[in-house]
Amino acid sequence: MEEEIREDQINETEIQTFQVSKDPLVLWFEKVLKHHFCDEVIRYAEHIGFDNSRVIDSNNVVSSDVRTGSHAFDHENQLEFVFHLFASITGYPRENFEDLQILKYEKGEKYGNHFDFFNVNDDKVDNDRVGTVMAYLNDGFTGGDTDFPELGIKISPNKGGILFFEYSYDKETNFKTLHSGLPVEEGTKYVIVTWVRENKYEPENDKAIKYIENEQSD
Ligand SMILES: O=C(O)CCC(=O)C(=O)O
Repeated sequence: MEEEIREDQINETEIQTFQVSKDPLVLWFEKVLKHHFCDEVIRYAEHIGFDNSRVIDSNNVVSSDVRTGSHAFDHENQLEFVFHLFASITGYPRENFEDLQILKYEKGEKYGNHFDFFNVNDDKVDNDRVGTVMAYLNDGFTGGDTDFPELGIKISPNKGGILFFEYSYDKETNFKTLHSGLPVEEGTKYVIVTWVRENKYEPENDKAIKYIENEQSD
């Protein structure tokens, strides 16, 4: 896996783009990643290994029934290409993206309703998240739609598709981006996800992310 976008990784001529919602902006890109590349990412993530996913609650990372899947970080930096692709389709610079995570949900696992930004209360965090990008890496499971209950929208994952949504415009956060990964009914769902910050993402100065990393190294 290399940095540049290569023809054997994306279907340049078959991509279809749908604006699923205007405000908040939700874009759905079908048939972007080639299937063999998706398989390669899953194999790579299984090789790294998955940890149980948790949530941030009042500045602590805690296990929760809200989020019951597992995740793997691209610690070996093998997926730089994905950042370039996500930057080109979202229009945000590469430097604004957080580290990539591969999420895995087995039967019954889910990520319940939540917001991806941190400024849910008046407790302002600098350089908050402004958008989410995720690519679905496989088919062959049932359930697991990405659901936006306030918008009446459900995205049915299909292999190689990419979902992008934005929730911050001129520092106003759009609470209609409440969303969930519905429970997987049969099979296993894999997703690659990252979040876009308002400005350059600097993990060493980032309070919320530091908590996650400390937990990982325990
Ligand atoms: O897996 C999904 O469909 C949703 C994931 C999600 O909500 C997130 O990572 O913020």
